[in-house]
Amino acid sequence: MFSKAIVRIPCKNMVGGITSADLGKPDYEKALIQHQAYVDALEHIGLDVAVIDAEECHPDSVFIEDTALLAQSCAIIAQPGADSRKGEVAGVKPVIEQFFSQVEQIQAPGCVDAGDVMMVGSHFYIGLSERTNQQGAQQMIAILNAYDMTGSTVEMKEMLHLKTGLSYLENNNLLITGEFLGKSEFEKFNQIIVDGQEAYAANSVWINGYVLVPAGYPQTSQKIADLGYQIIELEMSEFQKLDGGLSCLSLRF
Ligand code: CIR
Repeated sequence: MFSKAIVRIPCKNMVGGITSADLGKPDYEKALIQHQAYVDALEHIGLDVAVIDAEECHPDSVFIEDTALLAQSCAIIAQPGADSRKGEVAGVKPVIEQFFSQVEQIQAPGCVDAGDVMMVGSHFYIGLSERTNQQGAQQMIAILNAYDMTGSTVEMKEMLHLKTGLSYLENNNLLITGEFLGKSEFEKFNQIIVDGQEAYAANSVWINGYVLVPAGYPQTSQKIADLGYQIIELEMSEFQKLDGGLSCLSLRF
């Protein structure tokens, strides 16, 4: 169960964020409204939400999930793989230190975007994406081991981050799509397969029995609801334009 979250307000310069999507530039005012609705949803679920100010020098800084992994016994500050994002951790670390006494850090040339890390109990799957390298992943596994947790790497070739195509919904339920289908390491899960045309909804977020699902993906939303979860649908259009999904907008702990 989670009791807290940290989010970061979108900055005006988000219009210059990294993207591979062909969906146009984000509308900043609309992004602010969508972001506030996201915060409202977290608070509705009962989380205390710490809000960090916008940071104009980092266009992608709203995607705070990539900057750290928050486990029960420690926080691990990431080492973002994209040059324009490396400086984001400096503004996030002091806030994390207010909540965690044990704060570790991935060191360069190791790289980890924490969007590549999926928690399943005390085990963490780490995607080897274009943002996360073997050295960063091995550093993270060593830190996890030191705190009685485990980690393993997942080869990937297509998606931006591991959690672009996978979301663990607890109770052995795993949303899965695209290149992760058929991978042996995920065979043991009850797989909820997300069809290709709804692939964006494979990044949904379990929080204390609720699941945040992006609005506009009715098949996936229904499949999740059928498992007994309470669904909260959220408009994400402006973040989708920057390849960002629901999980990227918060750190939950
Ligand atoms: C980026 O390319 O880094 C941002 N435009 C999107 C980051 C999305 N984060 C995530 O999937 N965890």
